[in-house]
Amino acid sequence: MDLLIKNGILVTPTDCFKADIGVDEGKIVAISSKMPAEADDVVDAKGKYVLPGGIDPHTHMEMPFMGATTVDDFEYGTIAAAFGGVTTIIDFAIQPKDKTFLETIALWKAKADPKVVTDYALHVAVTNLTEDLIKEIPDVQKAGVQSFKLFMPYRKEGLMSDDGRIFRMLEESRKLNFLVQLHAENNSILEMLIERNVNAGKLSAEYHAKSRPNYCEGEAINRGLAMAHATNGNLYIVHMSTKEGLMELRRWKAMGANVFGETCPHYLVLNDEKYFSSKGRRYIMSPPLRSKADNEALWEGILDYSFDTVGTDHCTFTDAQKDLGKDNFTKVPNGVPGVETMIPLLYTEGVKRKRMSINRLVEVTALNSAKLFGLYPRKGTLNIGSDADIVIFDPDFELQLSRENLHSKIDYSIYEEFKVKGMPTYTFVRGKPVVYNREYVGKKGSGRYVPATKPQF
Ligand code: DUC
Ligand code: ZN
Ligand code: ZN
Repeated sequence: MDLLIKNGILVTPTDCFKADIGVDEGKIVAISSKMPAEADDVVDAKGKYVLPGGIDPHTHMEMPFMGATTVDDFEYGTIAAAFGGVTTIIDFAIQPKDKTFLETIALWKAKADPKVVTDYALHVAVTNLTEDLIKEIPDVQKAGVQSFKLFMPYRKEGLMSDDGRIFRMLEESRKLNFLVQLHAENNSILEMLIERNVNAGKLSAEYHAKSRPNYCEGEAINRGLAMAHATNGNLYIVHMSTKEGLMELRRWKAMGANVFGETCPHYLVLNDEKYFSSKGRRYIMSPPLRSKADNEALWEGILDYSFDTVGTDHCTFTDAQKDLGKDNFTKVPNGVPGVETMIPLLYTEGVKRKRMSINRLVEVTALNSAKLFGLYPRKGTLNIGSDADIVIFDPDFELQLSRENLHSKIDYSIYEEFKVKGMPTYTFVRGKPVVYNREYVGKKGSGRYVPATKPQF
């Protein structure tokens, strides 16, 4: 046997139990309370949790956006992921307007393959939907992509899809059994509010949030979910930030729509007071940070099973890049880091504060993303025959989430005042250590593309 992890507490979505876990040729081959076997490497996990490797269903590595390119490439981004207990990222391959979906996937794989240190899968972010491209979707599914993101906002950035195109993709998702993902904000209203604020000389970071009020998200989420219901389509709302949006998700789920929701750690633990600091630009992402009441509502949405997943929207811009909008919030590249801090923050702020169980943590950070995005049972679970993507999580390890303790290329931390208790200390991808006792031991390019198969809705 290649690897034996002994004496740990295995965590599944339903149980925590003491067991040893054996790995051979990249797969989990044994789970037992009395493991007889020897192994090339034996790691003692006494007093530690053993978690299924996290899946971050929402990252943007090396993405050109708003005049800048995210500073975490696939190497640095996946090193950060591994330190945070994430063994698979699902990145968005953004369609250049003149490219097909298959060409877009090839572009993204060419960037990722030589660099990734964890495994990765892809979504296509659609920027130019045509009937010809819809005909290409079965081939895209064969190439291992089962999810397509459409944007309601970002008209000026060239990403927006109108309601007709969204409706059309939802119709097709039903027929071909793929998942439509939606960035839901009402473009028309937010453009009007941005223009009003800019004309009044209101250009500081707080006006980013004021130009995208809760209503903009709640209305757009409702519209998207209503279209999913009308078409019997499969819809996943990304990065949900408001209690209004969450209410709509609950309502449409109760009506029988095949719809799913994702929230992000920053919407759970940060609030819009951040925009009033001199570093407000660092917190500009879309949708924006909301109120403390929204934070609490979203935690409730994890606890009561309204949300299906947590993803990070990891999208890193340095201070210098953020300074493109030093004098004007509309010019600040939108995005924040998150892939390294997701699991520790959910543990410290969620599990330890009784907002969720550790079982729910592995469900929203591993199992559900694996199922929805067609990676299950290869990924997302500790089971015989699954990839040995395994995290040893030390519940007593304390870490200040300051810049110097994190591994992203970004030159600041948005969580510097947060001290977590509970960190991954070992991360194995297909049985190979990438982080070993908090040391990086991975190899550039050792990660693999994981083609998604049938999603399980
Ligand atoms: N939101 C962000 O903040 N960044 C990237 C894209 C997005 O939708
Ligand atoms: Zn988005
Ligand atoms: Zn995103």
